[in-house]
Amino acid sequence: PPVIRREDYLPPAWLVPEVALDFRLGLDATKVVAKLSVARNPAGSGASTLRLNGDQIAPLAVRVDGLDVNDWRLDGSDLLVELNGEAHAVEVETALNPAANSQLMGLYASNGMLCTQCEAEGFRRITFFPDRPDVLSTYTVRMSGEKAQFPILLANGNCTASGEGEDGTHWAEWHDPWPKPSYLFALVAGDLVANHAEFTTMGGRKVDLNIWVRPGDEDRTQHAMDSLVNSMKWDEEAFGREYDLDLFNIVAVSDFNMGAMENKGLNVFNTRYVLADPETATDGDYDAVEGVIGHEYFHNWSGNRVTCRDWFQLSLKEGFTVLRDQLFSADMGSEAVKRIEDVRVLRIAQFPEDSGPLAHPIRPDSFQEISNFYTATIYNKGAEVIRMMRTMAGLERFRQGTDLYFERHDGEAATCEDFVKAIEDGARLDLTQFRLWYSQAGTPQVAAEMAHNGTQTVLKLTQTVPATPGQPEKQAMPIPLRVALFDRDTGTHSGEQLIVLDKDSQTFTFDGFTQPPVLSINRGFSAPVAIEFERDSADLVFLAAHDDDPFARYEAMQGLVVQHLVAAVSGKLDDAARAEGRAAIGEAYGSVIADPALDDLMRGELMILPAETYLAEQLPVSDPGAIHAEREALKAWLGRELAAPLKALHDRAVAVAYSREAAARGARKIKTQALVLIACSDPAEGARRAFAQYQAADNMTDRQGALMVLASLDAPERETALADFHDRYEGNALVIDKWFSLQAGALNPKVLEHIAALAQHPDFTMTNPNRVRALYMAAAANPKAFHDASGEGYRMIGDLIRRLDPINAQTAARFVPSLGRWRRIEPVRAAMMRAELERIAALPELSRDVREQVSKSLG
Ligand code: HT7
Ligand code: ZN
Repeated sequence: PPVIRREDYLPPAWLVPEVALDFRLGLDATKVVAKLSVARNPAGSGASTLRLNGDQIAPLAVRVDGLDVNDWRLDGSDLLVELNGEAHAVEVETALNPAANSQLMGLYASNGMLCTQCEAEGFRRITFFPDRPDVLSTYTVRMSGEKAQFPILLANGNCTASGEGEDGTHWAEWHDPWPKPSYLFALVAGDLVANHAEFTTMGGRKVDLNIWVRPGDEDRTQHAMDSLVNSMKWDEEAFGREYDLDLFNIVAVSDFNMGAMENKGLNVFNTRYVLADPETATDGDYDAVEGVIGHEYFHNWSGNRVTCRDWFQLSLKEGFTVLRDQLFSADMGSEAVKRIEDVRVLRIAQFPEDSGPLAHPIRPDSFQEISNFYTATIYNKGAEVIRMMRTMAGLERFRQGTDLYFERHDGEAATCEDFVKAIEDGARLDLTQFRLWYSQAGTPQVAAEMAHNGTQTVLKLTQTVPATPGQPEKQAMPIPLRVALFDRDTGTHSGEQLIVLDKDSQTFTFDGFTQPPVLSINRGFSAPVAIEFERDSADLVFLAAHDDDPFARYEAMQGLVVQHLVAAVSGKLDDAARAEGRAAIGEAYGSVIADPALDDLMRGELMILPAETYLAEQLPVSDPGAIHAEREALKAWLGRELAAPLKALHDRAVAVAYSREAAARGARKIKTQALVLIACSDPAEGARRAFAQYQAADNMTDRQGALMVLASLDAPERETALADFHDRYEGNALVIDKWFSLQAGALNPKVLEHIAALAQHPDFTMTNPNRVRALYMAAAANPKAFHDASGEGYRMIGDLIRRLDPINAQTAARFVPSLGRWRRIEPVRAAMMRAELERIAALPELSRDVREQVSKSLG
């Protein structure tokens, strides 16, 4: 497949100021007439050929200025029309079969309704169009269809007219006054009901808000609605951004490739990020709904009003919007807990990407298939990069920078460079060297050394940015690090400082310590880097107990466990050293469990052990079996060593009644964490408690937590609870997804057998991405299943990719990176992983999505 390069960007030869679309809707036959008013772009090449992108469609008729033309040509899937004048009306007719569209891009059918997904390049599956984000048009949409089948007809903007047709049909006309790129177009038609509310903006505009769902689901939409109202208010206060239409619609669909889509005035959501009630949604699900509702709403400015010039600039909207949704969620709940969660996601999902064969900068230089670039690097590292600018500028000046960005580029298709320049000018920062964060891939490693002499402490920092594919040499980047030095007697520090490491190696001197202080570095995770600092367990125990930065406290706990487990799997621990390491961890854990000053949400964070993928990241080549065994052994040891306090913790949490308040959520979080450790050390006691928790549960958090523990055990309660769960929630797709995930993610000795059986279950289907992810993403993330020494886990994922590719290539391609990590895995497993990739590569028919990921993973 051709490689598309950022440096080859050319402005479009033709612009499309206005579009009128007419849809005659049918589930398996939809006709589209698109009228494009096109005009030569003064900044374009002057070419007389109009190139209209298409994908899997054919032109049924082409008219120019009202006359049929026959001299159009196809170039691959694109339609080329010769135009002589400065402006023309170009009309194209196409016919679609939405029911047959299993790729879920373009116009497709889901559960009897019709909906669209156009980002990144789905619009070209509906009609021929310059399907690129720098062509902005004003859209008018007319649609008609059977009223009984499609009682609700929605598109972007406002409904301007509607009426009844003949033979039971009806129609509606929509107009969106804001020019937008084709990727933000949306249409929905179906049998839907709305939860309705109103919001008055800071400028006094009254906005109608609707959350549309299938009849019967409306009682589960209030949390989404509350989150939407909170998002609208928050964006006014935090970023001065006001909503700009009289209507904001959200529609929930059950077949969706990603989480949600920010189409102008008509967001389309995966049901997963809309529906929530205590009976069916966990606390984590509630948080995810709030975060995604916020994220899509915030795109109205960071993405829609200011959009991207080309897809290489994707992080311009996604990185910035992730930062905005992170700050929103932090303000709605606990800032400390949110920061810890976000860093955990970064380390589990982005760090491995940055150190593997698919590593790319947050502004990539090339791609074959843009869908493969909706990555943790573009989204999460992109957010971290902007967060660093915010840290360096300070909050007030950062806001001046973002105000300037929105003012300067409103209505434009902008670049990452435009964003950096606006922050540079608005916040008065020199970001010359900082721009390297946009062009260099790889997670910087920062080695720290401390020396103490008299009253002086010298901190030496050395940075290395690892080589990544296509980037063998790297330059030093500015790394802002929040640091504090603690007096070990008083347990306090005299103030935090922001230091910026911007050379390969630098020293920083601190005065006034009569004894060597304890260093707290990268507080709040001020930079997305890995710190290498050999230190005593005692210092980490000290920070875990004393650091006033909650993230640093969490980091110290993580460091304690990481240092111990990495030494253990590297064969560096004799019995005495192992006992000593465990004792330090046990002491820190005991303090966390007992600390009355901690709230339970934070206590829960401090109790989470580092993930196996994060542990593997610490080693050039790792043995997943050894990592899993050591980590499980530590869990069992902690469960034994702290049996009494863990049982007391579980008992205390069980006694807290359900509510959505932070204290009750915290109690639910530690309840299941205590249960996990109890079950590791004493399976019978774990099964007894888990089953009791399951039976007493009046909410999904407790029920799912208990079932997760039971699913990993070989106890009679396991089958009873799993059967009960399925019966209780039969027909509720999102909860049945949990049933699949829990079993596929279980640390059960028979997990591979269970997964194979689940793949044959009548509720399993390859055509629903949520169901596929529920079973197979959980399996790929489960080291016990995926890294089974037999290689069966690799085969299972390889087979899945091959079978899923023709059905849904985007979803299939998302499974490739798990196999692509083979170079960092011990040789026997690595050979089996590689063999699976080769088996996929050998297929003659492969999507561009999977082909790109597989060839890069092998290359
Ligand atoms: N901007 C949206 C991206 C998206 C998407 C991309 C490829 C294929 C399907 C998709 N659905 C949504 C989502 C977001 O980041 O807000
Ligand atoms: Zn987004």
